[in-house]
Amino acid sequence: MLEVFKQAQKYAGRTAIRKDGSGHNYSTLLNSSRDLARILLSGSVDLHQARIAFMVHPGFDYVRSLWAIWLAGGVAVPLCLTHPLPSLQYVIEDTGAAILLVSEDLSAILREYAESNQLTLIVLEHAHAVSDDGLDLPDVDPSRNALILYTSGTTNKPKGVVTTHLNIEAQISTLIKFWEWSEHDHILCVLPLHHVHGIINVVCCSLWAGATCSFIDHFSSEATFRSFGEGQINIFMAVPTIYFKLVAHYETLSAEQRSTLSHIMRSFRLMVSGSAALPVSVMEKWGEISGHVLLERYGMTELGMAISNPYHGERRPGYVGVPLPTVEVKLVDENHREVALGSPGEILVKGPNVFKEYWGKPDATKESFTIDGWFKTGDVAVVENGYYRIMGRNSVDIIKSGGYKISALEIEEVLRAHEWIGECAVVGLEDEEWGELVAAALVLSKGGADQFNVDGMNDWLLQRIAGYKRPRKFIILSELPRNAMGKVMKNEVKKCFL
Ligand code: MLC
Ligand code: AMP
Repeated sequence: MLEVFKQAQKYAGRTAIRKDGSGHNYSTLLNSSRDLARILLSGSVDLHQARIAFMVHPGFDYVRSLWAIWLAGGVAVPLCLTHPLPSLQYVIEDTGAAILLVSEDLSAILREYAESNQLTLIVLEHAHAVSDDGLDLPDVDPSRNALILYTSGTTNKPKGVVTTHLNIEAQISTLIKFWEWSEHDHILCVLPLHHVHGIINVVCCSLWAGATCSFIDHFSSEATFRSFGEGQINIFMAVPTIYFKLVAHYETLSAEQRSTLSHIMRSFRLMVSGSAALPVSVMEKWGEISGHVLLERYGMTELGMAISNPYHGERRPGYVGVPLPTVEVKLVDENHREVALGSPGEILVKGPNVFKEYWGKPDATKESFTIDGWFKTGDVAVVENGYYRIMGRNSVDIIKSGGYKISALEIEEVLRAHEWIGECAVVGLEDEEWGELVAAALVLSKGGADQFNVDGMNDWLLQRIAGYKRPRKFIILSELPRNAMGKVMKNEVKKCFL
């Protein structure tokens, strides 16, 4: 039996999941996951690593879908709940998922597509267990693939990051030890569940530890503070943008509300920030209102977490800490030679946490590792007084906004398909709230010059890309700044927005 389920069995009677005032214990969660696994198997003995895409609200249904896929021997492919059809279609087709598992109210977007492509659409609310039909669930070897998460890179289309059960177990167990998770913990999940931060750090870690995971459907400051106010939560993890928004909301509350909330937050055990650089200003303000020194850590879809400030000991503002136990980290120059201590270098990572491959992309997989097996993150860091400080990325074409990784090239390709646009360059502009804001410099086509308008552009884009990828600023130029080789100079493009 996979380790995750052995863990869950240990805590059978404890509350695993809470949402909207009701709870489910581990035993109910496991039984319900087994029932759903049998539905997925529909008579066969093993899904044999078939990819199952699922588009399910955070909470009990999400976890039982994930667990059912694993119990049945499948590979889980979580879909983003807010992606437009073309983005969902890309993931479904790239993974070759033939079964789609969906929450009823999210099914409309996929129904017609599923029907015309002979995909099986299982609506969770209508899926009734073939009550224990005597069939054993398969014995899944932990070296098998478990999860495919899509991440943007320096290519125009997102890549599917494949992790095995062993990878995931390594990612989880390191954090359990380092951050001292226990069954007495209770975390609130406000993050989307198609990325590693929400899936691994929040959901999988809490359920591995026998803790309780509470959910809200979608982040809002009001709902987050309301949940804190109930006095049960003792762990919180979020991206810097969320802490920024919580601070801003806190400042609108009455003195009495602020005092109650601050008092409650002081009794939390742990508050973590990650997925993007935490501005020191946000860390300080959060410290004032919550009494917590946020624990900042560094991770990546391909790795889970790699570097973390200590649970005990100094959490240094502006630094991500030290490599986690079992994770090897080194900083190298462009020839992959280790740099001298105190010099900046690209972060390379090795360890059981590191992903297996990019789905269906052997060349990209090969290129992302050195010949001696270190994963090249593309992030640049320096070690100062024993702690790592992230300095930036190798590529200007990767943007981090609200904790989401966004490929400038992907957005440019979409923009270029619009008849108003001749040429374009997408960049990330520094922003305290969002980390970076997506901005697009446009050279309009002949016809476009008379017709361009931002509302029309936004409406058109939202049918093609996720809302968080949409450029928030546009600038019209007569030509893009290029170097002597004709290459667009992105740093010059950024200056055009100043
Ligand atoms: C939304 N808005 C943006 C925006 N996203 N504006 C600028 N830039 C962006 N990126 C605007 C919307 O247009 C809207 O404006 C308003 O914000 C509210 O929209 P929303 O969709 O409701 O946004 P909100 O829920 O507030 O989103 C903010 C967020 C979300 C921070 C909750 O971005 C989020 O969940 N981020 C987490 C992503 C994540 O999990 N990353 C981890 C990747 S794993 P208006 O004007 O219409 O009101 C990883 C590895 C690791 O990185 O280390 O963890
Ligand atoms: P993703 O591919 O969405 O998993 O994003 C991973 C990227 O997020 C990393 O490669 C870093 O660029 C960035 N990142 C994660 N945590 C931090 C952090 N604490 N500080 C700065 N950047 C971070």
